[in-house]
Amino acid sequence: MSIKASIKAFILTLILIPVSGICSLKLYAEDGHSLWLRMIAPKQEAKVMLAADYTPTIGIAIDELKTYWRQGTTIVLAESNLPMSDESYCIREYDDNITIMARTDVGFLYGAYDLLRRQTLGGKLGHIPTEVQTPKYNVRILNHWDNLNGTIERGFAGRSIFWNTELISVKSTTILKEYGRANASIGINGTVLNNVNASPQMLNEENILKAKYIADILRPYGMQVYLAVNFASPKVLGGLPTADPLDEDVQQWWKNKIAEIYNAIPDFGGFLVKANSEGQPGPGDYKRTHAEGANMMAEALEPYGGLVMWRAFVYAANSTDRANQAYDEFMPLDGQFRDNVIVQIKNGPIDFQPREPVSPLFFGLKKTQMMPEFQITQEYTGESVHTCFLASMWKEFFDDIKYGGSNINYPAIAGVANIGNDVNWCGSDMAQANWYAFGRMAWNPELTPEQIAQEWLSQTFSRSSKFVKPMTKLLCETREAVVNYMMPLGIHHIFAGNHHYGPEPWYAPRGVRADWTPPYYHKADSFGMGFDRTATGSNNLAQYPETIRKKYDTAPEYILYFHHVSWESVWNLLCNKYDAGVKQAESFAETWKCMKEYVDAERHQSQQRKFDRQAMDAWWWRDACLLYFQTFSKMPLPDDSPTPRFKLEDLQKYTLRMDNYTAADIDKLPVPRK
Ligand code: GCV
Repeated sequence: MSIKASIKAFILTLILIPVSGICSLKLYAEDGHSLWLRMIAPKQEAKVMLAADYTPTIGIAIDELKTYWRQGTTIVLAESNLPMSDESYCIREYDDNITIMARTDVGFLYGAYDLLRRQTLGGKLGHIPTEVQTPKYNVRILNHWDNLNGTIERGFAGRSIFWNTELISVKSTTILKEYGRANASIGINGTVLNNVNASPQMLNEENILKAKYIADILRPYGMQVYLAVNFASPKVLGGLPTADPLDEDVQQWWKNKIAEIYNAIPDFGGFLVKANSEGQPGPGDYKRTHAEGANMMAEALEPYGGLVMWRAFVYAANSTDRANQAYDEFMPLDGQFRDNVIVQIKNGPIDFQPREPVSPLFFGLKKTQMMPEFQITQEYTGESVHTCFLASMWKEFFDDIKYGGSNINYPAIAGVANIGNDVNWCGSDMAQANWYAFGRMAWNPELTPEQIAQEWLSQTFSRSSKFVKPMTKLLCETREAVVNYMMPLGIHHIFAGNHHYGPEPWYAPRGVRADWTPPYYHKADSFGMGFDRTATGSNNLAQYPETIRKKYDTAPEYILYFHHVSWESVWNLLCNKYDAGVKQAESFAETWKCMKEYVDAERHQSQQRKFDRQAMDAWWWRDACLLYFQTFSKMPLPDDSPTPRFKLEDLQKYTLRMDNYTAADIDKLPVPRK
């Protein structure tokens, strides 16, 4: 089918859904709102006994167990005298009951969700591990890039669930409770309510009260609230002449503001700060270091036990290599940060690309607390259209950290959320898998992507092995497929200008910062392509310790990230990768087609449209990139490489966006070859 015909068919399907959906409905129509918590209540309430002091959190645990425990056994919640951390729990099975032991109420809540998960997964309850279960990271936190006007930066699932006009309403309260419950069920215990590109208005009286309202709802679910703050707040909001961190009035302003916040939210978690990055203000504006800026806030938060999460995502215009910058800026500060500062570092040195090496800071900083920042929202991996199961990417991160001789014992871990007010929360049913995976890996980073995929698929759709087996394989292949059809062999950041969905390796208008254009990264020329980050180039490789440096230097998946390679040696390989990616994306659409009998019609159809679109986009990516790079290589496609569907000049006239396959756009789309 041609691309136009497919799009017309797609729109027709949209119109026909209600009718065909009802006719073929064997399973209940679902809208995805229940996430992985589609538990079925038994006719009779389960028996739950409490041998600990009651709290609202324990109340939630009891309600969940009473409502959904179907095994007939009594559940006992008993205060533990075993050595364990505050959030730990341990489940023991006795003849006539199952006992969850914990030291605090949130431990019981996590134990209850563990038990209910096992029930849904259908594992034999006799196999419940008897060891104490303890989360690997103390702070397991979502970062919401939600603006106070309700929009979400890099959000693909509607508007903010926090910052909306009807915040204090029954509807909002329900959503917030559902949000707290979903997070508690996977062990997430913190949330930053607003964008790191923070408005100073976040800290005005009204917004602090809104944050209090949200914190009060989330508290029983074991979640602490944090805020992203604008470094210039004392100036913009407080009317001071400066925001210099060494100025006493500025320090006092922060102390007063922090006292006001803790007065409203006694268990407030702390601040997240993006400073001197992408135009945000910071201590550098006053010739002060990141450490001086972070420590000033940390000192004011310290009496309350609050944290400062200070981001290391910094890069300046006109750099020769953006990948070098965070390391160059933060390494001289190692050892200078206060104890309650954690430097929050994106997994890779560039920016959440489909594949990047690990940021060298994770190996370099020795006397500074660090935390990884993952991106759950798929800014660079197909937004809420393409399925890209990110557990595979995060596993690669943990593996490389260990391979490079470092350990993964961080005090905290953050994920940039993909949540909005869309009925299915994430804009796509499949994208929910990444929220789930983040929580599960933040609790236990040793879980494999396969385990997580199996768990998530069984709970979200069907436990049938005829569904779970092929779909686990599919999910675990998606990340590599996305890398293949978008940016194989270490290519990075060749997205269209102004957004990060479609390909525009040619995008380089005059006046745009070089490091915001793809040619800065791919460096295609008549000799070859790739960024030379060896000693003959930017020497970024030298920022890595020897073991991982050796791996990155020679790994095929990073060849064009670290080397400028001749066309003779890379061209056929490049074509093979793009071709493989297209085939993989097409196979996802085919596999999903066969899953009809295991998924309700509503979710099956909406996901089918997304997989079909992903396959079409994969062709678009592959043709755009290969035809463009061919203008440099002047080499033919290999014999077994399919004929491109599009012409380069047509693709160059059109920007591929997530939302532009609408009826109004169809006639403007490039015409594919037959
Ligand atoms: C919140 C990238 C994104 C920005 C984001 C920034 C960051 O540049 O495109 O939208 O800003 O990262 O992480 O601060």
